[in-house]
Amino acid sequence: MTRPVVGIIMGSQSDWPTMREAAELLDALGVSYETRIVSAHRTPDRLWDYGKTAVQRGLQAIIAGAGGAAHLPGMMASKTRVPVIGVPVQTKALSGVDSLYSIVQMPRGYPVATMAIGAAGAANAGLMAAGILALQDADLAARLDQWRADLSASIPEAPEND
Ligand code: RP5
Repeated sequence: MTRPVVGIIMGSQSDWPTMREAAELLDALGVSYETRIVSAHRTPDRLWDYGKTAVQRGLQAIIAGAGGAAHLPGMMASKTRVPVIGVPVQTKALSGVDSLYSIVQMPRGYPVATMAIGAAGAANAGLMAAGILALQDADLAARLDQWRADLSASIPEAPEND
């Protein structure tokens, strides 16, 4: 089995329908990844272990999604220098603005690359991780360029009449 180079982590099983968008992008681009439930509040020891071992396990990017008081991405960024890409999961109570604000306003020194709220953010997190890896991987860079060209080509020049 190929060693995962991207970690997709999320605070809860309920985040998976959102975070699978990141996984699907990485599948499409041929990037190896692992998926884990790691909660800042419910499994803090798991979070600590994951962050502590991320470099030695060869992870090159961590995509972290959480909703509400979404401390997972920021806490992970405090524990590892592996780049953390944060995905604010949409919530029922506050539509994900709570998640966004919890993730984006990191103190100087511990950055989280924060994506848009919800599914688009998760998909973009996959693309962002692939873009980071593509800097050192020419084959992946070619696949990412092709993916972007295909998306561009799929956009019609004018709207269809209904
Ligand atoms: C957060 O609380 C998770 O990231 C999730 O988005 C939210 C709700 O979790 P569940 O109550 O659905 O498990 O920690």
